[in-house]
Amino acid sequence: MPEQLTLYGHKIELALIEANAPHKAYQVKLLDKPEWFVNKVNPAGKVPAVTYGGPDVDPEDPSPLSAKIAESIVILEFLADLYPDSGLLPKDPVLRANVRFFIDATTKHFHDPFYAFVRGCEPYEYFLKGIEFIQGLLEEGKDFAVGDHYTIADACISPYLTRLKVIIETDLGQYPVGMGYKLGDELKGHKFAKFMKYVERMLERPSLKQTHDQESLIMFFKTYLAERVQ
Ligand SMILES: N[C@@H](CCC(=O)N[C@@H](CS)C(=O)NCC(=O)O)C(=O)O
Repeated sequence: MPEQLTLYGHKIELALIEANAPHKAYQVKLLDKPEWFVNKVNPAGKVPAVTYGGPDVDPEDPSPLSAKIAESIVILEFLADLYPDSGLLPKDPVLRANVRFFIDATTKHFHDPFYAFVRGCEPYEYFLKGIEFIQGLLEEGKDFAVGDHYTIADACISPYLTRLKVIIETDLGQYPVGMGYKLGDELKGHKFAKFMKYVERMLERPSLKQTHDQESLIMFFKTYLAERVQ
């Protein structure tokens, strides 16, 4: 029986919800990071992080008796280990490898090129190449990143899909004016239909809707990622 689990930050909370895992979620104010978070939860000061086990305490007073786990991908794997029957990781070794490959590809071909584009360092075509790579991993006629079930591969990429939606709908970012919309137009073409259908399905998941607040994300972009650099 899994023990108390507290998630700091909510980026990967959708994996907990998909696994029906009892948990507390605590939102850390990153601009005014509490000292106790750095001292008692994650010395790197980053979210997400979890405490697991030990007494069921106030999230603002974490117990020295709980395990502290950081790094989103490590936490996703930990959740899959805690809930082996949730389907978060398939049982089949080949599918497990495919999930891990998709997660690795999400970092290299989606996350990194996305921020390179949003920060004005690379043109949108560079990010599109990354999306093409991810699309190549999606199987025709399947609903999920890997196999027939929601896995940590879907949970890993989904928060970035919400960010993609923001830039193609609002053009917010440090790239030249209009390039967010242009990226959106390209993605609406036939070439990216498989990827965009996947995006649509992921954004419609109740777990995502429950944990995602589009308005706050837009506010975040306006505050930190919208000032054009050129
Ligand atoms: N590689 C880490 C990155 C974590 C990360 O950079 N988190 C950001 C928020 S998404 C953060 O905590 N930033 C606050 C800071 O660096 O002070 C992971 O995947 O968990």
